[in-house]
Amino acid sequence: MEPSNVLIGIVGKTNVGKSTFFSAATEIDAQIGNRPFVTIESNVGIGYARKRCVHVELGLPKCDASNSICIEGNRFIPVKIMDVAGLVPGAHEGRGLGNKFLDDLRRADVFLLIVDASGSSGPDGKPLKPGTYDPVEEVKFILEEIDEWMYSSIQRDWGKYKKQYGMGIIKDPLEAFSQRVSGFGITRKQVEIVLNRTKVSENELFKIDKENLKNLIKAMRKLTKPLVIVANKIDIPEAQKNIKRLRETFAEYPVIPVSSMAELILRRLRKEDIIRYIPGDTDFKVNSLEKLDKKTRNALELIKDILSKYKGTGVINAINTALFDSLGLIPVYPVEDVNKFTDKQNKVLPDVILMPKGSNAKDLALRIHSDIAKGFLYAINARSKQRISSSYLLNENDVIKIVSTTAKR
Ligand SMILES: Nc1nc2c(ncn2[C@@H]2O[C@H](COP(=O)(O)OP(=O)(O)O)[C@@H](O)[C@H]2O)c(=O)[nH]1
Ligand SMILES: [Mg+2]
Repeated sequence: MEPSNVLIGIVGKTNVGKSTFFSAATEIDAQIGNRPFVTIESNVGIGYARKRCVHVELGLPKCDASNSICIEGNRFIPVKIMDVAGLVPGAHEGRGLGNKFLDDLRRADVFLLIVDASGSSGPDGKPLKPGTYDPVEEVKFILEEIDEWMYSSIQRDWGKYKKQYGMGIIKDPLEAFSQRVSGFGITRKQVEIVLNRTKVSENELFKIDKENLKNLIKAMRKLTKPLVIVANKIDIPEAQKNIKRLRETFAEYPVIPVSSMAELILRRLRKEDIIRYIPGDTDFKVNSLEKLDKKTRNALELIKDILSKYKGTGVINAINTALFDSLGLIPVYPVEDVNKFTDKQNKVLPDVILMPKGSNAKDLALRIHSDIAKGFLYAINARSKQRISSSYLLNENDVIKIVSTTAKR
């Protein structure tokens, strides 16, 4: 069972560290169940969020993590992550990318917008002296680019819709518009919310001018494609003052300080057993100092400072923020035996499922299997051993047994 079907899209300018972030986030020296770690597509891999594993809280000596990984009491929950092609100003006008970008844009549920907080590369990605280019400008142009891409896709046949509406062929404008934007993963319900927010009535929808259509699309992007700003390259001193400015300018988005490079180095040294480090930790220990050359020692010293100053490299923090804050997902653990917290194969807390906040026990049953949901009788909260109904609202880290007339497997 997949923990979730969420896809995180990495967007940003060229040379800001998108691929470095992707490599760092997807590098792990463990495997889930017996599936080896493969890149799913050329630019899609598996990254991880990190949560304290429930087995610790329940006082169990260990768990048998199966759809996720448990490292010393930390659950690493896999999530698909996509390294989208780099944007340059004016990219939507067809400089280079083609429709690939639009496809990636459509598929992603949430974005990590990676920016070079150190200002050491220009708008076209050309390397510059740190502090030269302003990351605030960079975020502005990337957001504009994303909006322009959505706009240029939607306005393409806007005239046709306008005409059909004028002629009375379109009877339900809300439905017609919702269908038009469904390719972006946007639902009718979300369109309704956006129309409300932008104060556009259904009947005006196909009459609005270009400016208002742009505003509508921007509001739609904000609602349906949440975004986390990843202020990368914090290991370069010039980055520090820019973190504050980014936070002030883009108050509606979380801004996470990150050093992708530091995380990549730490994960590789961990793999070689040179250091003790758990991805997302705020510190590490060197196992064999003698094995390190001078260059690596110096790098590790710098990284140690970054970790203590920013409470980690920020890679896990960025993914956690996207999943748990922006998308509002919560981890829930389904089990069969509420006393031993095991599944049918006697595995302790094998699976963790990410559910949207506000989901109930029936929704969880549906995620596990449609048959289980069909035969849903009741559920049991394994912590309290109490019976709960289908409408019970799930909490973070709930351990739940679903009782159904239709048995699993
Ligand atoms: N100092 C520093 N350099 C980084 C960091 N992340 C990436 N880089 C460097 O930035 C350059 C561009 O990185 P890359 O991942 O290829 O960027 P992309 O074009 O956005 O995919 C490379 O030279 C990386 O080594 C970081 O966190 N700190
Ligand atoms: Mg790249």
